Amino acid sequence: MKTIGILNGPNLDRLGKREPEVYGAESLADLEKRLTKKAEALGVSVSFFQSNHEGALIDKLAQWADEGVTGVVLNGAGFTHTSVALRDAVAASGLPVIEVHISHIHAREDFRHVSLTAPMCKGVISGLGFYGYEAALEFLGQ
Ligand code: CA2
Repeated sequence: MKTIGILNGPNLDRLGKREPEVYGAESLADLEKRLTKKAEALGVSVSFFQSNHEGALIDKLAQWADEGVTGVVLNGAGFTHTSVALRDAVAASGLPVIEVHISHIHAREDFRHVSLTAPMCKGVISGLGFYGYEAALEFLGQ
């Protein structure tokens, strides 16, 4: 069975608690519930990881690559715009990674328009809310 990793970066553990106008009212647990359901429908397995620490995200990508996961859905959150190390980890994983953002980063502040990780990813989905994760999961699961 294919296994898809869902990797969420800093502060996404706060989903549903603040800024619902930007990120919606649902929590990270709600997102994971939704993706578990979607994975069942697709006949794939999902593995979830969220961290507020850059190194932990990098370690998880390498671990998943070594374990032979099929692909990764990555919301690097703030690290998207700053982290050469996360970009290098995506490249080093050799995995198909789909970058997802809940909000439409190109319609927000200028500093969010640049993604250091996106060029290492197979594709990017931004601005579609939680649905973006489902679409990425469906793509990787096919
Ligand atoms: O839109 C996205 O998914 C982002 O990756 C979210 C990041 C932001 O830095 C990116 O530019 C776009 C922020 C995640 C923080 O999430 C919060 C959730 C609830 C309350 C406050 C922040």
